[in-house]
Amino acid sequence: MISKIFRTIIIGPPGSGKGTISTRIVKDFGMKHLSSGDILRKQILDGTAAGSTAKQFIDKGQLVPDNVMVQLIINELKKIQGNSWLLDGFPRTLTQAKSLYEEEPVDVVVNLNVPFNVIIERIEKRWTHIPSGRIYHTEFNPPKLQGKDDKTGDDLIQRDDDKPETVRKRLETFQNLTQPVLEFYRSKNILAEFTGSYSNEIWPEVHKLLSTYKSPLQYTEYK
Ligand code: G5P
Ligand code: MG
Repeated sequence: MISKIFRTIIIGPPGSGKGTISTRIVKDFGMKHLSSGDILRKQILDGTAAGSTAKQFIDKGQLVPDNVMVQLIINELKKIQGNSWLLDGFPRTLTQAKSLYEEEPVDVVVNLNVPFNVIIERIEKRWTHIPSGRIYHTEFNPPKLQGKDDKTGDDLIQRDDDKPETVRKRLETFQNLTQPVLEFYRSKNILAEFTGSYSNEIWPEVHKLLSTYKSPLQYTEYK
């Protein structure tokens, strides 16, 4: 059957610009954006049971257990069935990647390869609007009004897991657990790699790649 749905994944270490590049992809190519971190933070904000379990792991820079994560994301994907999607921050382990592959085909995986030293500096200056997932940076992408979300005027916050020692732990976790995910997609020939220190340099390359797919963006044949 011909599916008019395009399924994209964006992978990269913490602070590599997944959220930043995702916002631009959504704007230009119109897919549904699902960020695993945003979904978890929303659960925490809403005080759900899943949120309180997740918080214990997130605050330590550890991954939330695979079974919790897979269930959460598969449920979210069901809600947007029939739409093209962009998954940001999931999968992060080989188990998650294999579970997703059993449920849904994937068209392309965008890997952001950004040096770790650049990342530490970026995260220190990040401010977030948790309910929407909108992200700012005091220099790279400042809000119109200092400390306030552009759309709602709500206060921006610094994420609890953005403390330097937690960021280092998150980078280590990425190195150990997410590298095999890249290997998995490389072996399927759907991994596209982008190396650089600046999102403004990486973005045109990502745009070029996604533009090579026939318009409308979605066009995968699968059984
Ligand atoms: P998250 O929320 O997925 P991470 O750690 O993967 O968190 P993060 O921190 O959200 O990734 P990002 O989205 O890759 O980073 O980066 P970003 O927010 O766009 O950019 C970072 C900052 O740099 C921003 O302020 C941005 O404005 C700025 N910036 C961007 N580009 C540039 C540039 O070129 N120059 C400059 N100067 N600045 C720039 O996951 C959080 C936690 O949730 C759990 C885990 O515990 C995880 O640690 N979790 C999962 N657990 C298990 N399985 C999963 N699948 C999970 N997903 C999440
Ligand atoms: Mg993010």
